[in-house]
Amino acid sequence: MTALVGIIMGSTSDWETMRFAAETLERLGIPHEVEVVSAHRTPDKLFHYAETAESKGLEVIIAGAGGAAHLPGMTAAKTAVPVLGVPVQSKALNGMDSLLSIVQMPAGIPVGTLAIGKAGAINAALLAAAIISNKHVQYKDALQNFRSEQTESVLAHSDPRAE
Ligand code: RP5
Repeated sequence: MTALVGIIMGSTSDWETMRFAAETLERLGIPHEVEVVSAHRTPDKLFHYAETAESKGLEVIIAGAGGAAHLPGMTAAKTAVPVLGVPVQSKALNGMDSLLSIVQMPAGIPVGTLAIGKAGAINAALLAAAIISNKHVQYKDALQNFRSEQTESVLAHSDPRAE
């Protein structure tokens, strides 16, 4: 099945975080692809990826990077496909560097920036699902089920001492 969502990341070391985006899309049954694309180490690959994203069917790109996190912004600069940025929690600065690098885009080239780390990766996938379900309505049920299961799980574990 053709991937609707592309998950890219600056390094294999980002997979520890970005796998949560992939797992969430998997759970929702949304076809996706995963690839390491570095803005600094493989800039030509980044340009090619962004320039061909739309024609190969991608409708959302989730880009995760840490430190001087230029991947989401540069990807957004080269494609009209919506880009969601996930700041990876860096060792040196705990992801504040990643967050600020991704969120402070100049007017005209937007990147939808999520939270640092795991929460951001999961929410990027959920936001991607919400975006694509405007066109692919079959994914609306999957999103609704995700929320219902989440609510049931919280209600079923309301005593924190029980775990
Ligand atoms: C960024 O540099 C990557 O996104 C990664 O978060 C960070 C460190 O990369 P590695 O040195 O672990 O490959 O480009």
